[in-house]
Amino acid sequence: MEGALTARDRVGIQDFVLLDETTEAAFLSNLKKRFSKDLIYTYIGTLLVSVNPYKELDIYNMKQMDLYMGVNFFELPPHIYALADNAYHTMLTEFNNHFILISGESGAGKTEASKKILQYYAVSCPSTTLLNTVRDKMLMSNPVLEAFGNAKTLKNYNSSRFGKYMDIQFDSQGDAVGGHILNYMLEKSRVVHQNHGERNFHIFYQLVEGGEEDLLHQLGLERDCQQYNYLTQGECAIVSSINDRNDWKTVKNALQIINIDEINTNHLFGTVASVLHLGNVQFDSDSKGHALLNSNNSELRWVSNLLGVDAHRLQEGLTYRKIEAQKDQVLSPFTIDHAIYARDALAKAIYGQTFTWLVNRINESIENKDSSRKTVIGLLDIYGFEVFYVNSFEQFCINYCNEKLQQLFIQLTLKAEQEEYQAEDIEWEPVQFFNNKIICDLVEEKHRGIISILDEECLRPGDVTDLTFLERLEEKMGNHPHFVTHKLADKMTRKTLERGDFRLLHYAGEVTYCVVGFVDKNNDLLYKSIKDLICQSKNAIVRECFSTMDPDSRRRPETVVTQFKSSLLKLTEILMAKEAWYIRCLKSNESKQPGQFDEALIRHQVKYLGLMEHLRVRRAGFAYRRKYEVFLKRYKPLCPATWPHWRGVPADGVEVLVQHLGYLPHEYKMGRTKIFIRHPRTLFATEDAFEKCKHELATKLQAKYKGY
Ligand code: AD9
Ligand code: MG
Repeated sequence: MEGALTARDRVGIQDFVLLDETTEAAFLSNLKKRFSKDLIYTYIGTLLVSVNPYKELDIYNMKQMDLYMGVNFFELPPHIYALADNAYHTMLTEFNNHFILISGESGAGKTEASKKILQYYAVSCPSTTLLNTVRDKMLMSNPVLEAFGNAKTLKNYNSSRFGKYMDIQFDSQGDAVGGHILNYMLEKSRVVHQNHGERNFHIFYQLVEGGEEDLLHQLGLERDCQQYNYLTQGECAIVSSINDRNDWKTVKNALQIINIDEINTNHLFGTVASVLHLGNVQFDSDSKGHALLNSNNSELRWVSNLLGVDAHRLQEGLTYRKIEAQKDQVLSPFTIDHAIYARDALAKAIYGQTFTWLVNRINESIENKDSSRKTVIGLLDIYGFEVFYVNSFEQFCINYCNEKLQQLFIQLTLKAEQEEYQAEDIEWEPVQFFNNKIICDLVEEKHRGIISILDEECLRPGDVTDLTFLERLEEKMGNHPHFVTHKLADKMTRKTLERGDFRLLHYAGEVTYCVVGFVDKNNDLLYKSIKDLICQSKNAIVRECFSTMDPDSRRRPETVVTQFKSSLLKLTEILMAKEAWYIRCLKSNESKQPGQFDEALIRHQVKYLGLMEHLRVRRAGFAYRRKYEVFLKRYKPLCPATWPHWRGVPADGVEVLVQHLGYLPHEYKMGRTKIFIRHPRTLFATEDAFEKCKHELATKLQAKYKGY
């Protein structure tokens, strides 16, 4: 009886706002129906829900881009291009700044979504040859940053291990003319350690697998990932679904396009190779337990060669600590553990600084130097919430970042929306929602939050260990409803905790963190003698990176987590000053299988992302609101009583205008300062009438001035 089925039965509903009932079951059933037809996008008003299909769909091409260009949001089936286009046109008509917040857990499809949006802007906006080169550079920044900043994890074979916020700048004609990238905390620890089943950053494997013979020879590398300690800990250097050789070619080509010249490219791969050699530097211990360089020190020679530093001083820096006693310097030998620590700290520092260098170079190449006023659309693509079997400092930072983004979403949608109705005296039945501010405070509150306690421990003189940090935490947080200690876990007969663990009840679920490494990773110290040495490197990139680190400073640098917290605060400020669009990405299954819809997994995400609450607020609320002045200024040509001038107060003018346009009473509400329109289609009809009227006015004017 296919013929009797309506489109609604066959492909579900395109906008959840139009669902008959707002239950979770109805929501999931609609999502599932659409997913089974490869319809991965659905709206909640102007918010886009996207379910990862884990297969290539033929919906991202020029034809589709053309189709969505300049078309009203709800006229075509939901698509990421529709959201991108709508943000773009709103920016052009209102001449203000926007951002697109892409969120969802690790592997949900955020990075893919952000690439589709960038492609849409790069390809579909008007262009000149000159602009095309800027756009190529913006597009090509992706493979480079992914090579250096993404890696295979158990959750995602191309997992972002850094946060990225990219402003795309447009001139008043709507041309994409430049961009700027801000990067957030790279997971540097991956350089020296990977969990089982995970890899180091892609670039290492790409270089070893794809690098040209000559290049490998110059860098002293063999074409065999198994030779490098930093590449083999996860025991999965080679992955069948990742083509490192092809990716190498893409990255090399991309580096050229973003204007990294041959000399710098050589230095860049020199630093990458130096890290691989460093990982192979081994130590023995002498009879007193002091670290000695292993007899095979060719690896150390390669490091010194590639970094352009003195081999003897490097060896000294890795095995001794210089202590300054009055005017003398005393060399204090390291144990093997210390030497390994110093070696790994150097590898992490070199890689981390090189990554920042790369972002700076990309920014130089996509920067628009013309000073005319521009508007921007910001794209935020950050590492998603993640829970592994063992979770460490990095997961703590990543999950904290996701709490902050959830808080921003709540602030801007659920909370602000309902507060606005109140402020505007619009009748409103409040919708309850879980506010994760309590968890953000638990982590970041001044003097009392986990970050403050960790920093206090890191800065405290004396015998500081990860366990003393945990003790402090338990003392101060013991009773917090979102914090569980191993003692409490036992009492609550929940999953028990090891002695060195604590558990946080995040908005997206429970995560057990193992404190091992928290103090060291937060301090992120590099021994001074090594820092001094590296500052004199003959490798221009390394020298440039480290000389800005101010080696002589006696001031203690900010801890890693405090820097991260400040950068997130700044990011929130940047975003709050812009108009927001949201994409909520859902992971369809844990095993990355095409077409598999794991209902329990999706229900969990729908819950914690607050999608049901968002739907309820949207459904009961108004899709569009504008200040009376703005609304009147734009649409006044549509009514003889308001055109060309309305002499009374703007609110009265708007009332006259909408009466003239035939708005029905349930379609809009007049607030204190704004008009609220319930459904976008009402506005679209007005917008269409406006376009027609503009055209007629222009034709009349042309006729009038013909012959002048
Ligand atoms: V993480 O927080 O960086 O670990 P993301 O960024 O959310 O994560 P990503 O975009 O990298 O996830 O997507 C993971 C994988 O899912 C991709 O490598 C693709 O294989 C797959 N994917 C995601 N979105 C799409 C899509 N729209 N079409 C096809 C997709 N495949
Ligand atoms: Mg990603």
